[in-house]
Amino acid sequence: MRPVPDLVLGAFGISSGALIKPIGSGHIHQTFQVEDGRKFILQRINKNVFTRPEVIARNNRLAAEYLFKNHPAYLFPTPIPDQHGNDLVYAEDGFPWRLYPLIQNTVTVDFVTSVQQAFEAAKGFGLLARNLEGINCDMFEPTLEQFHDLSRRYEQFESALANAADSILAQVSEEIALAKQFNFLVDEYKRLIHSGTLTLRITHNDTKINNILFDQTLSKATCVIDLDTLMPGYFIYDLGDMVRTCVSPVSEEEFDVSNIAFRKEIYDALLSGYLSEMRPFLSPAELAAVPFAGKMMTYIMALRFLADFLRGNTYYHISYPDQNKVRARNQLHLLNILIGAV
Ligand code: ADP
Ligand code: GN1
Ligand code: MG
Repeated sequence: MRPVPDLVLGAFGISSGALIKPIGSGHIHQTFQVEDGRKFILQRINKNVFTRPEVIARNNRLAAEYLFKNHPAYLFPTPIPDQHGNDLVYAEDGFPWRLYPLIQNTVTVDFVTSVQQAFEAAKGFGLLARNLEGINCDMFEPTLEQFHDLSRRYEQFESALANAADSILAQVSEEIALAKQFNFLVDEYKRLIHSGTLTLRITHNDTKINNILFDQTLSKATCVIDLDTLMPGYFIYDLGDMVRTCVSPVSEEEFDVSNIAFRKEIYDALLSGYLSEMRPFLSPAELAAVPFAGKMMTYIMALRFLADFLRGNTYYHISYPDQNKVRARNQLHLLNILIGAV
């Protein structure tokens, strides 16, 4: 079967003989590289997750206009509209699709292999935040409500626990116990948020390492991608997700937890890279929150993966039944290491 509906190809003016192949390791959308003489990235948006895809399109347009006006040299990927000027094309099954220019001579990685890569990736995400300083956050709507609200994520975990069958609970009893043990981070999160010391900015909110394109030598970050969650947030979300996905030599998919480790030199490089762009904009209280960032985001992902396992794997793409359990165990292990290290 053709992976992309003909209606979608036609609407974007892509020839029917185009070469289409899946690309990337994202957990949410379906992404394809398309070649018909030209090269594109074509994505089916997961509307079960993003129930209001027009909000993504509108937020991205607001950011693109601001960046074009204030930082015209900045590379910010914007969708190619269809023949009628729409960013989104809806297929017969109701799923929206969008098309991007493929940014040539770039690669993504799932784990960082050098200090320079960590520095460059963090600088790349920092530059996006820096260039968006001054934009009016009130114009943006959340594409996903309370996305990185740790207290809400803990409540969702508790409700997944309450609704799971005993047979499922038994499979992850160790992970559940560990997840509960780290609950003090929720109190720390609440204190921080209620202190009012964090500035609400437009943040990327999905700064995992494979959401930045590197040049082919892996020495420079070319541009950030995966802009579905570009919306109001706190800098700890962006810095934290970088820490979560970069400090260990293995990714969140690693099964063997003995391979998970804290690489201090990578952690330091992430902080230097991000702060090389953002330090002038962060208050002393925000700088004091830096060590909390990685712990908070690692905990949130442990809770989300575990809750998804308990609910029967309805959110993240999985390719084997225990994948969310493996991811949760991985993140809990990393969190334990981070708590001792930072
Ligand atoms: P997901 O939300 O599923 O993670 P992404 O937007 O991150 O989807 O895209 C998946 C993958 O497709 C990326 O990791 C990257 O390899 C590739 N990709 C996405 N957009 C582009 C682009 N504009 N140019 C080149 N490659 C891209
Ligand atoms: C999802 O789409 P992708 O794979 O970049 C998720 C992130 C998680 C990440 C964990 C919309 O990101 O929040 O951090 O998986 N995106 C959404 O790998 O839920
Ligand atoms: Mg992605």
